[in-house]
Amino acid sequence: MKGSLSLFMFCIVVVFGISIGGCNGGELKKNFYKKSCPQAEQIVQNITWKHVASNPTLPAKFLRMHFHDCFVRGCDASVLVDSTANNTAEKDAIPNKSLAGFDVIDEIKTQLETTCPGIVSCADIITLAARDSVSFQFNKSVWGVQLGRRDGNISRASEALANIPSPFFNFTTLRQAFANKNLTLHDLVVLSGAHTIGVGHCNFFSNRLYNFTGKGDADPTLNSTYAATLKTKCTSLSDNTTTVEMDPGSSLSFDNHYFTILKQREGLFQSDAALLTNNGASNIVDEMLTSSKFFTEFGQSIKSMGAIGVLTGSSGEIRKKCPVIN
Ligand code: HEM
Ligand SMILES: *[C@@H]1O[C@H](CO)[C@@H](O)[C@H](O)[C@H]1NC(C)=O
Ligand SMILES: *[C@@H]1O[C@H](CO)[C@@H](O)[C@H](O)[C@H]1NC(C)=O
Ligand SMILES: *[C@@H]1O[C@H](CO)[C@@H](O)[C@H](O)[C@H]1NC(C)=O
Ligand SMILES: *[C@@H]1O[C@H](CO)[C@@H](O)[C@H](O)[C@H]1NC(C)=O
Ligand SMILES: *[C@@H]1O[C@H](CO)[C@@H](O)[C@H](O)[C@H]1NC(C)=O
Ligand SMILES: *[C@@H]1O[C@H](CO)[C@@H](O)[C@H](O)[C@H]1NC(C)=O
Ligand SMILES: *[C@@H]1O[C@H](CO)[C@@H](O)[C@H](O)[C@H]1NC(C)=O
Ligand SMILES: *[C@@H]1O[C@H](CO)[C@@H](O)[C@H](O)[C@H]1NC(C)=O
Ligand SMILES: *[C@@H]1O[C@H](CO)[C@@H](O)[C@H](O)[C@H]1NC(C)=O
Ligand SMILES: CC(=O)N[C@H]1CO[C@H](CO)[C@@H](O)[C@@H]1O
Repeated sequence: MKGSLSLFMFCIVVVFGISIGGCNGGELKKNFYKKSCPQAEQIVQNITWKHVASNPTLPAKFLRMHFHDCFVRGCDASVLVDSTANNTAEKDAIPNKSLAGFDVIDEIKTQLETTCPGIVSCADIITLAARDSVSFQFNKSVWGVQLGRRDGNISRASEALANIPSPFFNFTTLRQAFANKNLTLHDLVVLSGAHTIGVGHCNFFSNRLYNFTGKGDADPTLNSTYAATLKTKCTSLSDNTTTVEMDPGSSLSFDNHYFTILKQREGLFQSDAALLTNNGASNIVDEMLTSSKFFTEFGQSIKSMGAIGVLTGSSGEIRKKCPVIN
């Protein structure tokens, strides 16, 4: 009530003062919870770090969860919603295969609801958990996050299928999928660097090993030495249970090594390899071989990703439980 009133007053001031932009009630900013829940960011970091300490695969889970959330209906925690009798949610769409970390999000939310009920959105929790889990290895935050997202009330499996780029995409379709979210070619290349951590299931790339053009052939753009190694792990086209590291030997370390192996034609998916098929993209890949540049640019691009279609001000809601619409 008090919040809505001050929002209303703010709008009056904006409308009758300098008319800057529309008045849908605010935008993302740093330290958004400084007054309303000063411990919020520390609570998220503590719980996230506690779990990453015993499960080093979690950073990959949260980074991918953030990506999937933001690409479908904006970063609104729609990815966390459980399906119901009359709605198949994003979680149960095929591109969500192997998303994980939901239990940790729930633990964070429970703690935040105890400390400051109804204040911190599930969408901001995902954003922070992605940053904090990746940051654990550095013992400090590796990129800044803006907060103030609110939670959406719709989650549809069909929208995940339509918005999450496929590992079989070529450069044109990848670029389009990012452009649809107002992300640039630069963002596409830089954010693909997230594949420096984590794993992929064989069935997302085994066509490149066994039947690339339907003639029982391999993808000529895949490093043949590496293809031979992959064949020992993914032994058939139908294997959909085995996973392999996307950045072998360095898949728990967030660094720019993805770009090094990409240049050796060891990108795992066609969508990774596609980044070498365009001159502009390929030049950005070369820039990312400089570690400091990668960290700076990744921080910028993930900030843009984290701003896709966000609900702010009085739009949306602060969910009480992340898997359930209020
Ligand atoms: C450019 C388009 C992208 C495509 C086509 C793509 C596709 C995929 C696929 C197919 C997997 C393997 C999932 C599995 O087998 O379980 C994967 C894993 C992953 N993706 Fe992407 N992705 C893209 C961009 C991104 C972005 C922008 C991020 C984050 C900023 C990201 C983060 C991750 C992470 C961290 C994993 C590893 C997950 C794990 O270890 O469980 N991806 N991606
Ligand atoms: C976070 O963890 C640190 C170190 O364990 C502890 O001192 C601090 O009180 C915790 N803060 C919150 C808000 O949980
Ligand atoms: C969906 O089902 C729930 C009960 O599971 C019900 O409360 C809700 O009104 C239904 N929504 C629609 C749009 O049918
Ligand atoms: C992590 O950083 C904190 C403070 O920023 C410091 O007190 C602590 O010793 C560091 N831990 C390690 C293992 O470096
Ligand atoms: C990329 O994929 C789309 C959709 O499958 C296809 O229409 C297009 O021709 C492909 N582009 C190139 C350059 O292969
Ligand atoms: C992209 O930008 C346009 C123009 O500013 C805006 O209308 C649209 O909502 C944005 N799309 C997303 C997904 O943020
Ligand atoms: C390879 O692809 C072709 C064309 O799609 C298909 O006819 C053939 O059965 C495939 N081979 C295997 C081993 O799946
Ligand atoms: C994996 O493949 C088997 C057999 O083709 C199929 O029954 C199963 O549903 C698939 N699992 C996933 C997660 O796609
Ligand atoms: C294939 O990978 C090996 C080592 O992993 C590397 O020495 C070689 O240059 C790569 N080939 C190509 C064409 O990039
Ligand atoms: C979802 O929220 C919008 C406004 O943000 C509201 O108009 C709509 O009724 C809500 N739908 C449900 C099912 O709660
Ligand atoms: C974590 C999660 O909810 N994964 C779901 C993804 O979608 C498949 C169906 O395609 C479900 O079986 C998984 O439970």
